[in-house]
Amino acid sequence: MKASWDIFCTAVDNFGDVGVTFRLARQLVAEHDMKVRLWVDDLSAFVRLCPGADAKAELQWHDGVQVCFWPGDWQPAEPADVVIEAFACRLPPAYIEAMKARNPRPLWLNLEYLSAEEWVTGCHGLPSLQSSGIQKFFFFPGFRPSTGGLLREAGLIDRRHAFEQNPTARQAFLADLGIYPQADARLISLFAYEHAGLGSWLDCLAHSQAHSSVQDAQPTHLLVPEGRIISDVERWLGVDGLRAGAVHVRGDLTIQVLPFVRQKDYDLLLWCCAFNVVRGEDSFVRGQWAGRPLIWHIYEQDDDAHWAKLDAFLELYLAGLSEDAGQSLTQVWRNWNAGQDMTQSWSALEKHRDELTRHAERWCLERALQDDLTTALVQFYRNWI
Ligand code: TRH
Repeated sequence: MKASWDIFCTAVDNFGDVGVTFRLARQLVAEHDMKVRLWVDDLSAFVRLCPGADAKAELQWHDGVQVCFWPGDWQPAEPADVVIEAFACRLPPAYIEAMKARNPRPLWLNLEYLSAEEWVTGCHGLPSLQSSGIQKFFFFPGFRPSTGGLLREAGLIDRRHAFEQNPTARQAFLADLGIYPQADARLISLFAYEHAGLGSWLDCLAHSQAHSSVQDAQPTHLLVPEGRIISDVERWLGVDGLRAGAVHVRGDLTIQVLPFVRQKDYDLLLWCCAFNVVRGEDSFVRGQWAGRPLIWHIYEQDDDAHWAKLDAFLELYLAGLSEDAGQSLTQVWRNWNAGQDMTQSWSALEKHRDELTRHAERWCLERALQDDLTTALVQFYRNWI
């Protein structure tokens, strides 16, 4: 019989929480033949990721996943074999009572946020006894071998390689979004939070000869999905009301605003680009599977805990890069995340384009050697029963 899974997600803000849980749910169904309910307390973010979804439906099916609205006023539901509370959201007390009463008891997992920090390896998979008398296990995604790994669908990297070798598919995908870049333009995608120093980076791209060697100078076609960074782009362009479809040219830089696309298409967008700016958690991982150099705009935490996460990731990521390239990448990431001027650090980084591109692919292939997060979760469940 198929094991059943309940995944609970509160949509804090942005798209990451629902983005990660929906991706996990789909993969459990498609690759492990599981029966999955995804409980979401606010469907508005979900609708952006999954066009065609209904923001008001109490129950709907997408890609074999039963997507349920998680109401404030909880209605009794029979717990599943495996219960995941994503990112420390709190299960409804009545549901915990039902878990207690269930025979056999469900496996209760807390799926944690992604971090490259070393302490994660010591905490991954640890149980903690709850006041309800049930054990809850902490499951940590991660980059290091003794963590839960990263979400990665089967065959993802092969699909990317096939796409890269198919210029017609690439052109058709771009044309569908109304993107017709100049033949020699470099595509960059920009999915980021607000950034006070963005204008200095756009200046660099608009005046490419001033910031690269003559042979490396190149026009850029910047693709910006609608979202939080748009107001900084508007300020730099000196325009208001930028919407999907808008195209503006300044010097060597063409800026095009894109609609928010479905998750599967976001991958293709990343694969079309030579460089990606990604943010949060899920787009950050997708950017790595794209095998392209990137800037990570990390989600800012009140206590500044994000800097330790950024440094921990860089420590792993820089291994194998020349010192110069590693330093310039670090500087770019630091400046970006501090909202600082990007002029010098970006110019320095431009010198290492080829090396960074080779490195990004190598990093992707190395990470792909580890079991993916969904497989690791299923394995954890099998070992537990
Ligand atoms: O939206 P985010 O900023 O989410 C964040 C992070 O997850 C962070 O860790 C969390 O604490 C905070 O929210 C509350 O960034 P993230 O994680 O990259 O999620 C974006 C999702 O949107 C991801 O699944 C990719 C998807 N996406 C699309 O489907 N289409 C698009 O066009 C774009 C730009 C993104």
